[in-house]
Amino acid sequence: MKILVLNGPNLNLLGQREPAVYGAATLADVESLCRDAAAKAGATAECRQSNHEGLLVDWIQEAGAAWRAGTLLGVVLNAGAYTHTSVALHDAIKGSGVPVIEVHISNVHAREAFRHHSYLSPVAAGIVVGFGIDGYVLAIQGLARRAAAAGGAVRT
Ligand code: CA2
Repeated sequence: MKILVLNGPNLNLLGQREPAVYGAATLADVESLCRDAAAKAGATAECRQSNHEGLLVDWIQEAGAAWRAGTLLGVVLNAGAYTHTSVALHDAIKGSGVPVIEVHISNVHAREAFRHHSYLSPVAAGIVVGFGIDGYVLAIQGLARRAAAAGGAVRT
């Protein structure tokens, strides 16, 4: 079974700037970590990144179809700044039905007020915030455990 790991705007710059906030790991490091975590959980991770909101919407819709077909466990999503602005991503997650675990590397609640609100949290199956890049691993483990507890893919 597959897990889709989606990273949003500017996360392609991980490791290149703001190491005090986001750490020194690059996006390639994060994706490698995700592939290892998925393999340990008996799944495979497919990792994608885009700076474009519409493409992220397309991928969530695609994930919904794969989830309904029983080939996808769910999505791990760090939507970056779109978290705080995107009704389109909210609607895509809600409409697709696919379980989405929202991940943030930093503790957004300890930062600027504009990062405290998420349009995605109300439609997320779970949220992992402030654990650095380990948050991606926790999200993958959570998705795998959720599916195992239900005896396969979870379609709630
Ligand atoms: O903490 C997170 O994971 C965030 O989703 C990261 C987003 C931010 O807008 C969210 O509020 C919280 C920003 C990602 C930008 O990443 C950069 C990495 C290096 C250099 C510049 C930006």
